[in-house]
Amino acid sequence: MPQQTESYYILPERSGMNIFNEINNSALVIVDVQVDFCPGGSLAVAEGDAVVPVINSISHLFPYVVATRDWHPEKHGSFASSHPGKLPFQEGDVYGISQTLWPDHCIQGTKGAEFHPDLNLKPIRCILHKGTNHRIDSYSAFFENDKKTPTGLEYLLKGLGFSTLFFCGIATDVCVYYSVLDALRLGFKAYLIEDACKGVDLPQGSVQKALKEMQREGARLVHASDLRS
Ligand code: VGL
Ligand code: ZN
Repeated sequence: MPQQTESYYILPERSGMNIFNEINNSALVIVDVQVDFCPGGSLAVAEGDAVVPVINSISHLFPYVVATRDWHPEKHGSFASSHPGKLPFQEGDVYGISQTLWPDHCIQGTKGAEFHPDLNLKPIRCILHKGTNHRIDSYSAFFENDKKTPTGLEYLLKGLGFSTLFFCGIATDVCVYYSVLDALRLGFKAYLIEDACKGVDLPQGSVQKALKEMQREGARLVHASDLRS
């Protein structure tokens, strides 16, 4: 065997081909692309609906697609309206966990909880509902906000043999952020499709902060155009 010099080796992630190989063995996780998180919705994220055509342009490329929906019962503990004297976007205490309190949103079975009407549902194999327990919120697609009650998504994706995940959806700095961090913590390789996400950005700058933090923890940022050959 002739000895190979270092330059013969190209790190997979530095080779242009690799991302396409990655997709073939990866699952796409679409986070909370729902009416209430889009303009006109009760917890509207600026340009939230802009993620829809971007996601539609890539979702069919993946062998497996799971979409989450925030799916709260009425009077959910995360709603400011459940806390007398509190206003939306103030900090509050949800049965012992402090978090932002939100306007009522994504109530099970309502129009606002539906997927954005233009989201292509055909490639979606599994829909995961989260935030269904009145007493605890669930930002991450993997765990409720106690950081230990699983949603089952880890077992689904690992059980199917996926070790690499791509993330997109709403909100970059809330549910996408916590999902990506948990994915990394669970040992998945995680890509964030930056232009297929939109954030709440409250306080201002939190989207940039979240992007930095996800990268610092090992997430790789890509754009949808990187995935289309
Ligand atoms: C979300 C706030 C409250 C999200 C869900 O999907 O990012 N944000 N509930
Ligand atoms: Zn919610």
